[in-house]
Amino acid sequence: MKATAKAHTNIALIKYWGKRNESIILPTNSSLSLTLDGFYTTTSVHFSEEYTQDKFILNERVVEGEQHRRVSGFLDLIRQQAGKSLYATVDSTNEVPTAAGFASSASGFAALAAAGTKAIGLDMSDRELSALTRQGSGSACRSIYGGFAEWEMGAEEDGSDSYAVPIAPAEHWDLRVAAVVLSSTAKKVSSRAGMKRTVETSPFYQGWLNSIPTDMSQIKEGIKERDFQKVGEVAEANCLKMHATTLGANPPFTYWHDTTMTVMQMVRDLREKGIPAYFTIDAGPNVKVLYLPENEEVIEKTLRNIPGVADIRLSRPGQGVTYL
Ligand code: 2P0
Repeated sequence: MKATAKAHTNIALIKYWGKRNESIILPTNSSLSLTLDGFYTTTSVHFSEEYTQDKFILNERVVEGEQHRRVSGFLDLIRQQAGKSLYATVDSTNEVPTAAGFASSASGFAALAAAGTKAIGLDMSDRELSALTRQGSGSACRSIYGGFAEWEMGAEEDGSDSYAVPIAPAEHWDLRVAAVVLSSTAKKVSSRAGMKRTVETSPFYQGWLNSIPTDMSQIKEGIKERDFQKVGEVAEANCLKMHATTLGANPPFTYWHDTTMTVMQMVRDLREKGIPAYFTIDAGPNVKVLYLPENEEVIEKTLRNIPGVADIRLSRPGQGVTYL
């Protein structure tokens, strides 16, 4: 009863920002992402009658506390679906530097769901696996697939129609992402708390929701046509709208640092010089820059030279979940 799976993280081009159900994680809007090859988690799950509790090992260290509770709670969902009550040892290796501003929860829960269901003997479709993964961490449900994936918000109360679906595989389009790692990255509001506060208090939140259907159909067209300008413009505007909602929250907050804005301006400057590039930002200060392979050198060099930038990590489109 042992299995190992690998999953990559993803970057949202249309952001998931808000829940309508916090316990089974149902979103208030659909979202769309690109899975990235550069950052991934490999997880082994072993269920055994000999275990007397769940054990969670991350990067060779035993983890206790809140992180252990989240993993164990997710194993409960797997046990429930399988009708079995065995404890497990979960052994994870994260190739997602926390400092790069990628939530390791996306690749982490996708790998855990894939390995856990396989180990316990459940045979799941991609949609079923995505819906299960969603309950560990929302953004993780998109990491089941490689390339571009859409998390359809669904309408059912039980979450049975809230899962990700593939939009285009990694091979469809070599769209690249540079993760700009800032020297100072202290994050005061977690994404979970930030989206909750925004949904409950920001007068801009309804405007955000109203803008999603158009953004979603535009970006899907752009992906289909491999239209970089279209995809970049929609993704950048969608990111700015998400961040605008936080300024309207009570109390107000922002994830941006001064260097965040410097990088954003540098990307606009690149465009003015005729080098196509667009940015997107998640619930943190780091910026991700979208670009095409032919501009990799100039993009990397320009970003590296910005004061306050600690590192640049380049990624290509990545594959979905694989079993090792
Ligand atoms: C996203 N983010 O679509 C958005 C954009 C942050 C900004 O998904 O509470 O860790 O576990 O469902 O998925 C971060 O939130 O939140 C996130 P939970 P998650 O990628």
